[in-house]
Amino acid sequence: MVVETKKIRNVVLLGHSGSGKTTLAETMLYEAGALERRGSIEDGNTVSDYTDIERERGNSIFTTLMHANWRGNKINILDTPGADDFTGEVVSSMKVADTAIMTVNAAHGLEVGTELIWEYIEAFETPAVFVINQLDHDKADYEMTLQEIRERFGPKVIPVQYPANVGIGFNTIIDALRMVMYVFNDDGGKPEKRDIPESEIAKAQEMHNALVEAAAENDETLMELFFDHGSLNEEELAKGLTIALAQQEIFPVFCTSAVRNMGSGRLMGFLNDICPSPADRPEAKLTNGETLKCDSSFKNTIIIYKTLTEPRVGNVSYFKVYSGKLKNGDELINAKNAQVERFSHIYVANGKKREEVSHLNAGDIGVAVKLKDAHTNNTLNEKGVDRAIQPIQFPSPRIRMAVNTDNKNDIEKMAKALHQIQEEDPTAKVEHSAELKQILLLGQGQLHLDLIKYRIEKVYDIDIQFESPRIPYRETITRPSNEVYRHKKQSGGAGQFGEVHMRIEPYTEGMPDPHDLSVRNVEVESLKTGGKLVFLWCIVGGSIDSKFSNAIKKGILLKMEEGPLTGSACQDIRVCIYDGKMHPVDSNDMAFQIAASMAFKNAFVNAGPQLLEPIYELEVLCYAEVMGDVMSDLQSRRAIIMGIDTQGNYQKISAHVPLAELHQYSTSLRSLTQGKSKFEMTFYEYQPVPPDIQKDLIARHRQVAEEV
Ligand SMILES: Nc1nc2c(ncn2[C@@H]2O[C@H](COP(=O)(O)OP(=O)(O)O)[C@@H](O)[C@H]2O)c(=O)[nH]1
Ligand SMILES: [Mg+2]
Repeated sequence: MVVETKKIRNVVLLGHSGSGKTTLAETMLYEAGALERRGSIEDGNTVSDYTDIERERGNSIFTTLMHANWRGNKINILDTPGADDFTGEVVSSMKVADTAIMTVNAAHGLEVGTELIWEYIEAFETPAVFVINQLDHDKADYEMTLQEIRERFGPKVIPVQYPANVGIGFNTIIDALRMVMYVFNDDGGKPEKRDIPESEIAKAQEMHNALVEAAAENDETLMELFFDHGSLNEEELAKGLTIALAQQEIFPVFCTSAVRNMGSGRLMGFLNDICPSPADRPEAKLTNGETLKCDSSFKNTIIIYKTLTEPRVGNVSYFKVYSGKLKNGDELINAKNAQVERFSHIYVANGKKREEVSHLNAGDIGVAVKLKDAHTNNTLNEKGVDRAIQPIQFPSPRIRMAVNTDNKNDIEKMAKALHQIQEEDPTAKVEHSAELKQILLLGQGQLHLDLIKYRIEKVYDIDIQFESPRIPYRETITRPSNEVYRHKKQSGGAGQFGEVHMRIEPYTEGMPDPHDLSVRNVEVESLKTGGKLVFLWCIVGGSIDSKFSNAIKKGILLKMEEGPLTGSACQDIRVCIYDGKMHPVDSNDMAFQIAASMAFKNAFVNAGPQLLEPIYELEVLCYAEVMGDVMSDLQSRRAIIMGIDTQGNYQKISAHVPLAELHQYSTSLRSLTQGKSKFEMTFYEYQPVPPDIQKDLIARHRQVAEEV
């Protein structure tokens, strides 16, 4: 269906995994007549969880786009996955949604998944309503759940309804906005409207007054009306609530049983009557600082918020029309790469089912297939328009694993598959590390990586394994050392001869030239693994011809790539070549390269060699109640705590931690804190490895080297 902008509602379902988002979406579609029969999670036949993997797991992994017609309005429903590993799906949906529904499971109370999403509600300034779901559950506790929501999110959380009975027999909702009681029969659906019984009137009236006050508070005219009449009529109330909702001055609470289809119709009525259309939201921000009005009469601008590849179809692009009217056959230009894309077919979607439409108005969400070179976050414009919508900020990776396959022939195929996944999923990254000789997969958490593995195995038919990523250690020295090395080979054919006298020293920026040598030439090599080699040519009297200096430097650089301790890259060393010997016939580049390499190696082990390890700056955000556990865990990881702060609902711990101690940190932190935490890590600097650990690492390297 196609409707004008004012009649569009873009709604995103958010909340802890298992609270009932997918079931609620199914029920909403059914109530709106978009479905003939409701599917269930248990039967694996919901509209939203339609992929094999979601059915198999009984859990949402991807955001699904659906839509329903409600009294001539079009409600686009985005059903997101709840698990923290799929925050990327949540962020992209929030970008295009105009109202958020936060589902809370009445049997569990407020859960951390719902809490964590709150910061996105704040960041996107999305109007939000709460739905207390599963009121039919035998463990449902409405009062406790409401209290927990209000404790966490404050007094702007105001109930619109409350259940008259909860648990197995749940069938009655008292609506304080309309001042009516809804009684459902066993199948749910359309309830019978009754007067609120005498015993509940006082409670309902009190709630009603709270809603009226909240509605009047943010608008002067309404405020005056309220003072004059002591109340607001239905129309004024609706207007006030719309304003309050838009300014996040009210977060209304609804009651449902998604499974029994109770309460979803009223919720949709509210979305319809009170919640904003895309045109009622603040104008979209563009990258150049300007804003863009959501208006169908403007020129076309759309943003792609999600892409995926479907078997047999190829590229599928989900987009929102930010302004203009996108018509079948339109050509738009990608602001990122200037690619012209033709929209030969435009679809609206209900899960995997797509239906072709002639056009979509500003504010609507749709699907296009087979675009040539369009990716998530790309803005596409009508010819002559040069706009770029502010991109979606995806979370950066929190976990990394090396990936490998037993079958050597599959390596290239695997790399291709990983590349494809990176294209579709902006929260996954693939790095080919020449240094570590590993392919690294970075993602949001173990579950995220496991699902990528599953997809590679199922879709691309390649068996892959995860391995621990190697740690990029570095090697350096702590004191000077001298070495004389002669390389000599004089058996058969042409001989080889080269002798090098070398001094090596720890290099620091700005250190003075050696006072006892006369420096003829200085070369500074910046190493691609970080740090420097400073190469001083101090030969007097021609004991080595300067034509061999390059070969000597090369011998040193080669050794520095795979250092003498553990085969890690060396850094920050000054080498002085101060004497040597040549042979008139047998000296050549190769001989001097080998001599230099050996001299360097021997000098290195006598120069107080030191392993360095990467230290990361770690920022953990956690709830106060789990802070003690997080701290003691960090201490066991050789962390140095740099500070503790309060940030919103969180305690923020900043620490410096060796990367070697952060393996699987995401998984263990999650289980340690029951998910009430999150973290970010960025590279800080290299620091010396403690002596006992250095000893172990060297011993382990020897052992591996001998085995090979
Ligand atoms: N008793 C009861 N169970 C529900 C209700 N809504 C959902 N469920 C069940 O809760 C589980 C999780 O539901 P689902 O819709 O997948 O939650 P989501 O992870 O938030 O999408 C499933 O087993 C549903 O059948 C409800 O209102 N009452
Ligand atoms: Mg779900």
